[in-house]
Amino acid sequence: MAILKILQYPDERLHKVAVKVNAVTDSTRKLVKDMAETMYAAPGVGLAATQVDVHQRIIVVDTSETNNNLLVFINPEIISMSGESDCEEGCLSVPGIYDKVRRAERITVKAQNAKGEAFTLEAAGLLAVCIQHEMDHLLGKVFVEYLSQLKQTRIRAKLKKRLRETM
Ligand code: K1U
Ligand code: ZN
Repeated sequence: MAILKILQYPDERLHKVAVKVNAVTDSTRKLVKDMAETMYAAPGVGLAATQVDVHQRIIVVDTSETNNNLLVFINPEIISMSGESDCEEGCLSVPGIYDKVRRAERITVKAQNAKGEAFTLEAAGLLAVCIQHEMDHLLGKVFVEYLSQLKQTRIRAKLKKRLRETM
């Protein structure tokens, strides 16, 4: 297994749109394992393939307290959503920035697992928020894009400054 490099906002590659996975192969499973290891090491509760510069529709999520409930979604699609929730979000690609985003409170998502089998999952609360956040990554959208232009400008400047200081 390997820990992958996570792209940092405002990297342009975070805006690429991921493509459908046509066949779940051993190399898909290797990527999923590496993504899970990267997410747990960060630490985070989710990770999209986009964030590790792989532009395929794959996300991993684990919102359990004990880090023992890894969920793998290949080609995820939200088939129903209801309610609204304003939840504080963070992002491993936007370190140190947290803000509230309005999302659906409950969703039903269909996807394939790491064996390529289709499944459907109903999610609420943090799990639902996290799946929506990761699915946005697959569309090239980062959560800060829900914030005001003023906040986005400040966040971009702050992260660029931090990047310069670490070079
Ligand atoms: O997409 C990502 O970068 C992962 C992101 C997922 C997420 C968190 C909160 C709301 C929506 C989506 C993170 O995991 S940020 C880190 C984080 O929230 C966390 C880290 C350690 C323990 C618990 C949470
Ligand atoms: Zn994120």
